[in-house]
Amino acid sequence: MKATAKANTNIALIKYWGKRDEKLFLPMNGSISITLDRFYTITAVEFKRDLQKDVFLLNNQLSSEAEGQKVFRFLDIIRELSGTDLNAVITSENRVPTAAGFASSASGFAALSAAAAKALNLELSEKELSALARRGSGSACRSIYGGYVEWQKGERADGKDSVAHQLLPEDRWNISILSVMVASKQKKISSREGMKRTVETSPFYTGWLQTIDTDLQKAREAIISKDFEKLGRVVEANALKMHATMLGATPPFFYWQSGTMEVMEQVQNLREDGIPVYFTIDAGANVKVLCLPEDEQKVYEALLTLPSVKEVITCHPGAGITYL
Ligand code: 2P0
Repeated sequence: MKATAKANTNIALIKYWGKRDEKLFLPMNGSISITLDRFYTITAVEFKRDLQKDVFLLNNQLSSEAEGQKVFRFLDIIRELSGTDLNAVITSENRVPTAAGFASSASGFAALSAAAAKALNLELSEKELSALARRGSGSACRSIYGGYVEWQKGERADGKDSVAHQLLPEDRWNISILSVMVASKQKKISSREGMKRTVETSPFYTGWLQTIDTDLQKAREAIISKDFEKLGRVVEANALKMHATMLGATPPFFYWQSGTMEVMEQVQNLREDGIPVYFTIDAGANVKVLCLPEDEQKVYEALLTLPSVKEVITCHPGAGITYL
């Protein structure tokens, strides 16, 4: 009873920010992402008789108690679905550099869901798999699919309609996503805690919710018509709006460092020089810069000239779940 799956991580174009149900990981708003080709998790799950408890090995090391508990609690959901009480050995190889500021939880829980469900012969549809992955980490539901993906927030209390679907396959529109690393310090507030505080205390959160459907619609249209500038404009504005909600929280907080601002300014400079290039920022200091493949080299070089930029990794749209 063993299976192995690979999932790529994803970067949100229109952000998931806030939960309406903490336990089921149901979001307040829909989101749109690109699954990337460079950062991934490969996970093998083997359910065994005579195993006293679950074991989780991450990058060849026995996991910490906290990491293990998240994974074992998630496996409980899958065990309940399949009616088994067997324990499992989970072996994960994580190729998501934490310094890159990508949530390894997206690829991590997507790969774990797929491998565990297959090991137990659950035969879930992609939608069911997406709903399952969501219960490990919200953004994981988007990593089931490749390319351009939308996570519908859903309306149901049980979350069955809060799943992702593909808007456009990865091989239908190639754009460049440059991951720009500027962070010199670990972030103090996790995205889970940050979104919760924002929902509960920020007066700007209402403004976020009021405009999200328009942002989603613009992004959807831009992706379907492959209109890069239209996509870039809404992506950049949506990221800034998400960060603005945090400034209104009590107590207020922000993820930016001085290098974050330097990159934002450089992107604006490049745009003034006539290159269509846009940025987005998640719950961290690093910046992701979007441009067309023909401008990739120029943009890469311009970013590397900045004193606070430590590394730039260029990604492109990648595949959804694969089984190994
Ligand atoms: C996103 N982020 O859409 C947003 C944008 C961060 C900023 O999804 O609590 O690790 O596990 O559901 O998915 C990061 O949060 O949070 C995230 P949980 P998750 O990508």
